[in-house]
Amino acid sequence: MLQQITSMNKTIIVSNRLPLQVSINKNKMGVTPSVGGLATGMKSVHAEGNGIWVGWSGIPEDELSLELSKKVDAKIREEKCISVALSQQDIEEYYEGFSNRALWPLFHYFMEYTEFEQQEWEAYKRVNEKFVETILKHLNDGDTVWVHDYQLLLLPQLIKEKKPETTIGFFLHIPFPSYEIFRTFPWRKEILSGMLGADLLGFHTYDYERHFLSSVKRILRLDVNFNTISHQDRIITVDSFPMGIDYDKFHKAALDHNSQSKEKSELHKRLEEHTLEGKKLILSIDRMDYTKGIPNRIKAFEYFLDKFPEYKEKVRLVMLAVPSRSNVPQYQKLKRETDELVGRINGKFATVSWTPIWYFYRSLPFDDLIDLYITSEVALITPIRDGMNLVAKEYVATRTKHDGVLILSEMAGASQEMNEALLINPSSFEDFAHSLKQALTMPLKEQQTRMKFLQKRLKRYDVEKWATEFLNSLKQTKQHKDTVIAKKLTREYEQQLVNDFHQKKKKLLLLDYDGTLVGFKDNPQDAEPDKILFTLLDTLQEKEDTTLVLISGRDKETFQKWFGDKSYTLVTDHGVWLYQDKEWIALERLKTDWMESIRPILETFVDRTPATFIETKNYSLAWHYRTADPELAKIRTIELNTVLTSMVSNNNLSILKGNKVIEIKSSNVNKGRVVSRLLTQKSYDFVTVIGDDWTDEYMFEEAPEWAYTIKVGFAKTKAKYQIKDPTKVRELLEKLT
Ligand code: GDG
Repeated sequence: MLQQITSMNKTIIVSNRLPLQVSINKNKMGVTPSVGGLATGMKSVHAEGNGIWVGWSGIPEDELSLELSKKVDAKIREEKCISVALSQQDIEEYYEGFSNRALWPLFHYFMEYTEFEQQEWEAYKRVNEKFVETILKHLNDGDTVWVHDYQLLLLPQLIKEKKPETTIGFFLHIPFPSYEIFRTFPWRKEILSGMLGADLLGFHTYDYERHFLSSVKRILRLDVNFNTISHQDRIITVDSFPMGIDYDKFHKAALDHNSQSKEKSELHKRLEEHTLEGKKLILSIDRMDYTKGIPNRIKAFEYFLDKFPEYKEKVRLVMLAVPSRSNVPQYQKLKRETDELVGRINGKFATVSWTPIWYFYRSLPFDDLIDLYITSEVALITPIRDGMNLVAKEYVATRTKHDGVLILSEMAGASQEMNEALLINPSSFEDFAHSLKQALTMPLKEQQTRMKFLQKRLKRYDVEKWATEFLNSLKQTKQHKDTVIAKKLTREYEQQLVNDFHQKKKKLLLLDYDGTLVGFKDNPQDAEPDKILFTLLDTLQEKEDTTLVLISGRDKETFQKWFGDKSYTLVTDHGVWLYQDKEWIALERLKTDWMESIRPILETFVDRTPATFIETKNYSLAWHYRTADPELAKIRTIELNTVLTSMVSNNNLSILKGNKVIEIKSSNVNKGRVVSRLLTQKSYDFVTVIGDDWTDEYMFEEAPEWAYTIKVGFAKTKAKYQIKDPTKVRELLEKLT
């Protein structure tokens, strides 16, 4: 039984639907595997070792008695599949609702179709939770989980929270929209955070990847470095993997259908007759979906026949539209519109012996699909938006004589790798008409040259290769992860620190404030200490033989206001002021006349970079860009650095690049100098330094070799160990009290 299998290292595939169809007829139950692209692509991954597939069976749980439901589950398990029980209400709200009325239209740029319903969002969360519950029952240490598509965007994080060591991959099969579209989404933060639970995020194209990264930068304000994201204690990789098809399967089927020995189907004979009459077939196949541009294609075909009337009675558009999501109102509307258009245009052009459009609204068996592919001289695949589009690739794979022309919309992900097709903008009827004419008149030699190129690529990068490449990358991110967080604070080190603290008699705790004891706020003045922090610091301060020092780049006034009535030692302005025994002492005498010449420069940067501002401290000027557009800020920081570099050297100033801030201050002062001063003032047998910023590196450098040094965050550091965030710092300090 699968449940009992505990051996290591299996891959769990997760998608909304399981790759099978369950049919229940009276008392008979049947399970047939599905043949979709995803199912074939993952076949080998699924078959390997103890691999399992988790998803919905297609039957709502309330339609089955408990007994029958158990039987269905058992039957499904024989196929190495585990079903997630979903109710009718779940399907309506999570699948038809949130997935198909909010995410699907928005991600395909159909904003006018997008409905944001709170109740459906709740259902989406609820169902993602149901998935994680089922997965956890089968997940062992060392397993890999590969989550698919837009119905499960929250799942990676849900798994990561419960099982942080699991390696998780996520692949999105539909486009990821540009930031300008995505930002309208009410739950945009939750969606992004959900996805970021994965260690590797895959998209069909670089454009989708780039849009995703842009939203991560702007909405979550995370640091993105090329295609990696630093998030908490993890490095997440984002990459594009254009999905392929099972090339050999389609190619072989076509060879088989073309061979003389095979008996021709009715459909095949009808299509062939047509060709024999010297008419050419133009094929289109899609799910009946508004993203596929079906009405637009019919209208463009009308435009073509009007523009080039010589093609009347010479061509026929064979249009297969497969019923899809017919419970969603927009799909019903689309169906009506398509029916009407086909009727109107056939009525307009038909003659006794010719109807221009053959329209099928149904799904066909695989063999019929192959017949359509091999008998059509032109494939007209013109979606308005499409993540990839596998039909275009399948058409190419079946052209065993290398003839035929593919007309493909630029808006399909597939167009990025199918340059030898005739690429068109589906909104331009002119483009449509001319490309169709070009296709119908293209010399055979040219058809063959183009087709061979297309076939070569599709054969090489087929769906199995796609799945393997994704999983290999996922494996690499895991190895990468292990090296990046090599300095992650270990339990042993922490234990040693705590023990030492309790035993030693002359203890010094040097703690940075922002980013170490409290998280960052958009406005620095909002990062006030909270009650819990005060209690924690007070308790530490009251410990015998302990000197507690808060050491910060903040100005003395702010620290006076926040901590003036406390007896902690304070160091402000990066080390200019020292507060000891309730008295402020100036450690350095610094000039500030340079500010007059530097401030106007910063002001011009503020004017040209919205959402940035200057903070004037006693001895330094800081330009903050935390909430600015990250791309613009990146350009401006480079500019500012160039401008300032020439000015600072003469004034004995230095430029500090902090966390989303550039600070200009005297070179004579830094946190390290204060640390050495404190260490000479008094002797200590226990020193712990904790800080998050670049400026805290000076402290790590000056601390004695035997000191405990801890960096908050996982950027490069001289500290011995690293810790995730202020919450973790507080947990550590709690242990000292
Ligand atoms: C989503 C994304 C992305 C179609 N009619 C019949 C039939 N089909 C098969 C085709 C093809 C598949 O269905 C359709 O795949 P597409 O890729 O074209 O489109 P979506 O269903 O919208 O898929 C899309 C894809 O995910 C993969 O990531 O490419 O962009 O929207 O394989 O052959 N199969 C049979 N009878 C039919 O009547 N047997």
